[in-house]
Amino acid sequence: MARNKIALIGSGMIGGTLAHMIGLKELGDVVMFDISEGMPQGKSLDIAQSSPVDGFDAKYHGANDYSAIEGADVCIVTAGVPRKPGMSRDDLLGINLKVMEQVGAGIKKYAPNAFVICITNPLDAMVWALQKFSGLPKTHVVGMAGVLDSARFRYFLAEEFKVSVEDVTAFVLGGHGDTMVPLTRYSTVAGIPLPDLVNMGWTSQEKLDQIVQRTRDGGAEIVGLLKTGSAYYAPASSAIQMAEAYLKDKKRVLPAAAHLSGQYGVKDMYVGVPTVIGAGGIERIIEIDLNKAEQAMFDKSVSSVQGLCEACIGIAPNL
Ligand code: TXD
Repeated sequence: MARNKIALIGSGMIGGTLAHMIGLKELGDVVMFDISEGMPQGKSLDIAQSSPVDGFDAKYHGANDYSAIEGADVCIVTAGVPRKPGMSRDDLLGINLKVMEQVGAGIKKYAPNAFVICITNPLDAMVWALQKFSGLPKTHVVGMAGVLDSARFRYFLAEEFKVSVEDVTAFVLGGHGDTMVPLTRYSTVAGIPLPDLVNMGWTSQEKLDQIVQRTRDGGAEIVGLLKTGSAYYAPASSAIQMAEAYLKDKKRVLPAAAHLSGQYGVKDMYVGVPTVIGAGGIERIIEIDLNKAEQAMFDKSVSSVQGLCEACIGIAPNL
């Protein structure tokens, strides 16, 4: 059986990290696409030359032409520009929307059967536009943000509790951005919900609120430190987990920006919700009960995503 083919559309910081991780995990052959000439070819060759040392077999190919992605099983999209300090994710909207139009056309022509994971910001609006520009099934176009946001939350919680990150599960809903909704009631240490841990004296409500806020600001904290771009290691790991769930039909329960057609009272929008990812793409959207406070936070998040989608329609009326 031939190896899976994974196309990386955008070969910058996240794209390069993805390419390396795909090799180390032997997930398939890699095509690195970018508009920058020589860069995807150079990174491909560099990573391929690490394969004898690390002991993996994978073909690497760098390209500036969409025909190279032909027949890809998975496309991971990071094409666009990242944030600089002081920029919000939403400032990127106009530039990255035009990029999504080109990427959508390329995928539609050369990889219409792929599972597409969009990472480009502002995430929820870009994945929504990419699905429309590409015309691929809504089950097969998904946005990565929830795995990363939950990972940040889990990491901070594990540090606070001095327990393994493996024993902390966390739940983050809503749009990727300052309005994301970390659900403390559904986040646990080995099954014990966070509110119970507060009652048990493991932490205080105040400390928990600070961790929630740090999670919301998780991207900006790294942008502020790096100064020249945004996070890329954890975003790449998060997208790999989603790609692996699809390629290996793992049916993982992962938070993802998924197309909603009535779930949570939302129609024709992409918002972060718990999903099941397997060989069918987004196989299921899990609708959990939200209490009043959670519903209010979720609604606020949804309306900010809606504002971005409307701004997209203002720029590209064909959407
Ligand atoms: O959780 C999340 N979803 C995110 C999203 C977490 C972190 C970063 N997030 C966003 O990912 C970030 O705001 C950016 O929009 C993307 C990609 O971030 P990365 O750090 O990889 O950006 P780079 O290094 O600038 O890489 C982008 C590449 C770069 O090589 C450009 O030449 C290329 O995109 N690019 C294009 N490729 C193809 N086609 C077009 N039109 C194009 N324009 C730029």
